[in-house]
Amino acid sequence: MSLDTTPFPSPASRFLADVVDGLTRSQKYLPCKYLYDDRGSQLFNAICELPEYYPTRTELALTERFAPEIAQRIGESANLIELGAGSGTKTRALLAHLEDPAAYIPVDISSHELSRCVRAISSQFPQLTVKPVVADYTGDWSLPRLARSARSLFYFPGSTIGNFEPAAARDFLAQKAALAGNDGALLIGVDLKKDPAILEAAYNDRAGITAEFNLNLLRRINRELNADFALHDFRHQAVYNAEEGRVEMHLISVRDQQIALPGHTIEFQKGESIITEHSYKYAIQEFARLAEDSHWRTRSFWIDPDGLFSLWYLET
Ligand code: AVI
Repeated sequence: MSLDTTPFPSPASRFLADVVDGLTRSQKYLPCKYLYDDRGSQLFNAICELPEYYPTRTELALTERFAPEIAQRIGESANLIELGAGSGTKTRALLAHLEDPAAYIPVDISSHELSRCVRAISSQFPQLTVKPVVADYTGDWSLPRLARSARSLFYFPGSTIGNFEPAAARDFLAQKAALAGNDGALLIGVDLKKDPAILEAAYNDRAGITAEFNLNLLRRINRELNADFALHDFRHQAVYNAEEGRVEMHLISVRDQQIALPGHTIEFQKGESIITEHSYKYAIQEFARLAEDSHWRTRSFWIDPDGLFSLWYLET
């Protein structure tokens, strides 16, 4: 089964077509990009603070600890191109150590997120040239004309690469290698394979925020596409599929039911699931292989002492 898991919103007609397509398959699914409406983005930010959700704080600690070494590897005067608008502490920790960065270029489909990001970064680094690009970074876009010609350093934190199917991840990274050119670099955060109990706890938090994040997708479909999902008729489930090496988020129908969408009726049997997200986890050798297959050379990688998360510095 091939799933489109790119993390971006689309116009309403596309949204309806994707929902109908996903919900009429034998294994129902909804692309995870639709999890991120305003409320979904807020819930995701709350997830990042949860005690069970180790990736954010572990990657931040790695970035803070190794930023001087990373900066040394990158060298002088790179353009830092962040895929996704990060106004977060990880980007700032990195920028604080980069030697004379040429420009910071955040790429995001949401102009709202970009303005927030530009404000946050510019207030801490008033001298830095910031050139935001409004674009779906998984699609076709080009780098802005840069005042200073400098090498491209792509930055893709958060293990968002885990939300791509493996073949899509390879194509995406290869496209970035081509865009970065001969002298390019990539700093990327990658979540690691580990005890399934840790993984399942991270996606089934006790406060129920991930469940709310997952169910919010049905609320969004009701609001934007005039559907009639009753949220209490579905429950959140996240399981680690060891064979596929991924956490799967599901919404399980708690009874036999029919859902009305414009022009369609969708039947659910009790216990039937909708897959709403895949989050692939990599072993070190697996990600090294993925990097190589997508025309990147591994220069260095760093892992936290508990072996939870990895940060990779790659060059073309
Ligand atoms: C954005 N992405 C890397 C998160 C993940 O862990 O796959 C999204 C998420 N889904 C549930 N919790 C967090």
